[in-house]
Amino acid sequence: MRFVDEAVITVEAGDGGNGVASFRREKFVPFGGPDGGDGGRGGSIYIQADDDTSTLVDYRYTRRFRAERGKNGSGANCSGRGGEDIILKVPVGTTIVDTESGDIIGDLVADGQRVKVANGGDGGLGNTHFKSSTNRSPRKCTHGIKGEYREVRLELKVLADVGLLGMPNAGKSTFIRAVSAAKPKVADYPFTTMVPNLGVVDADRHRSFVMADIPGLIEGAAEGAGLGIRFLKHLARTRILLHIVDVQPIDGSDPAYNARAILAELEKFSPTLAKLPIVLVLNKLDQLPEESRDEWCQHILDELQWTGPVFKTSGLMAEGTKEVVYYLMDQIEQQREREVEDPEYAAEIKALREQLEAETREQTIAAKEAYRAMRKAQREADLDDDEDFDDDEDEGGVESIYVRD
Ligand SMILES: Nc1nc2c(ncn2[C@@H]2O[C@H](COP(=O)(O)OP(=O)(O)OP(=O)(O)O)[C@@H](O)[C@H]2O)c(=O)[nH]1
Ligand SMILES: [Mg+2]
Repeated sequence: MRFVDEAVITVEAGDGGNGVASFRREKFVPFGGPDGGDGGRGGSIYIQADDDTSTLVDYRYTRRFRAERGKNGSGANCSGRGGEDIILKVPVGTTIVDTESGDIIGDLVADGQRVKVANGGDGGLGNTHFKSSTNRSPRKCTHGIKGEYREVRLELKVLADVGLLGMPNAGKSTFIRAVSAAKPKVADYPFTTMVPNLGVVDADRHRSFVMADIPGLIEGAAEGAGLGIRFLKHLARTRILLHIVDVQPIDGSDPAYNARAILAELEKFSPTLAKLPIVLVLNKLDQLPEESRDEWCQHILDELQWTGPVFKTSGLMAEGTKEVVYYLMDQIEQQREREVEDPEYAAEIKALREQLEAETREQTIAAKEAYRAMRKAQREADLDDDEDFDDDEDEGGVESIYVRD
């Protein structure tokens, strides 16, 4: 299944059916009076969050949705049937934006939540409505109202409490496999993970949180290196970032240098995102001889001048991972509780989230435009003689294909 986190669609609600002018005709009843029914209402279009949907890929194939028109009214006071509504299912975490105004129409954060994106037109009135003491046989009736039409952008950001951050190959996917039932692919080459994966982490029986594994980040990502920064937006809705650092990278690179590069990319992408609490995880400890572990870890921390929380783990052996899980769970619970008890804090968090949304949206659009410009320049260089080259629909970078197991 392809993972797609953005799509633009048009939604057109059904027009209302027309009202009609009709008169009662019955044997032995002269001047039967008006009996024209109203038109039916046009179908509306709703977008609804659905737990069983995990990608917006369907909206890359079908982009236009038109709801049914209401039927016209008819004689004998019969109203026309209303048009069927359309309900479009999207993953939880989808934001719906009006492309013309840029307004957010809805933000679907829970299964079953829905918003109406195009309102069906009201049916027209039949001539019965126009009967009065001075006009007992009105010929007037009205047309149905046109259904609403809009172009909307669907933007999916996964919903998770904790987001994994780190270089390719640092062991992010291995970590999420160790602490949850999620089974993203693990391999000894960079960019194994091409799409976000979510895992539910159980701290104990009734305490759990969601962790998101996203593709690795490298130096220069903000300028498009590797898979770029387009996946960083998936960290925008998390509470805590878990920065996984390989203590002994296979390419011989320096762990502290790598960690700094990641933090710098994060800051470039969104200063607000970089302000989220970050927990450092020094991973692949099993790669180091036992007697030199502490010293080497301390060296990395000194280099980084790290003063925040830090854990030492081996994701592969599931060593030290439980401690990380408990720590995260406590932090998350404290935040959740404080949000409920302290309105000031809740307001602060809300403002922070809004800022994050705005920054990540802006950045993602900018990154997409830069990517487009780069492709255009490449094409012009390659295809000087082919002016008609079609500027095909761009997906803003990698085309991600994945198979769920
Ligand atoms: N020795 C050791 N190897 C590990 C550990 N964690 C992960 N690995 C190995 O490191 C390689 C990369 O692991 P992944 O979990 O795929 O790394 P990732 O960070 O998800 O990488 P990308 O998806 O490419 O960004 C694999 O060969 C893993 O088996 C660890 O704690 N110890
Ligand atoms: Mg991975």
